[in-house]
Amino acid sequence: MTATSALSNIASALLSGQITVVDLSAPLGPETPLIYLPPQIGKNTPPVKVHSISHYDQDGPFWSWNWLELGEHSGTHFDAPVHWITGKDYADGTTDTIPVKNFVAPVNVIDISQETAANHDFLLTPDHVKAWEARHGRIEPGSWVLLRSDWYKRNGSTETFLNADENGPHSPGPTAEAIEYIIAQGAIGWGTETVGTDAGSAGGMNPPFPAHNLMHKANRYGLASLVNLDKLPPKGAILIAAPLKFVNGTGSPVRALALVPA
Ligand code: 23J
Ligand code: MN
Repeated sequence: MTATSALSNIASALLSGQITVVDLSAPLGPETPLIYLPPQIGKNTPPVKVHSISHYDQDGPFWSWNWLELGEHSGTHFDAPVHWITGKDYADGTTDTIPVKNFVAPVNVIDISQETAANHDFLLTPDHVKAWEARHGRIEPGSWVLLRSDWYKRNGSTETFLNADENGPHSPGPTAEAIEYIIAQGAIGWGTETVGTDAGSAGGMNPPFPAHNLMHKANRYGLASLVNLDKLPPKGAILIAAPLKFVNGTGSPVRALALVPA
């Protein structure tokens, strides 16, 4: 197939509905759940605020527009390599310098929804990833790995989403070894339905926050607070997720989309 016919096949399939577009982003607004870091660990990102400039009124009679007060790591968002100290020196590691081809790539979706329902602290291991590959095919270099947990169904409130008690937050995520394995396979990114790309218990792991520490050390990316991963096949969808081109940005809210065979 020529490159032109490959793209025109996609165009026809989009127009005919053979390929559908699935929204992987949660609503972004003042109610959006945000990560909470205990004060001894660091400062927190402020709530999203929407300020009106005008609303068809004396401040702008025919138009409505707003300005935003918005942390880079709010809601469904992209983590750039420079977000973590281990990735701080990559010249192509900020939101404005990442090669754009990485924003459109095949996805592998690993389903841990059953395990998560039984154990909110469930951790993905390399053996689980290898068993997934034996069934669905290998994680190909240049692709994304997304962790389906169905945790997005708790994204309506901060309380259920963070799921914290006196011992801290309880939410699923990867072991350091699982992240090492997907990096070795050549995955360019790791995405989850939880507030961040790491498990709730990740602050106590070695290294702390391994998805952040190891992915960004390897100049790879993260996606957090994704939704609708249960609408994706294990393999065969294409992810489109581009951060805003913030100069020197460490991350950005994204409208993440998937192209999925109908
Ligand atoms: C800062 C510190 C720890 C974490 C995070 C941010 C995130 O999850 C994030 O949004 O990147 S775990
Ligand atoms: Mn982030």
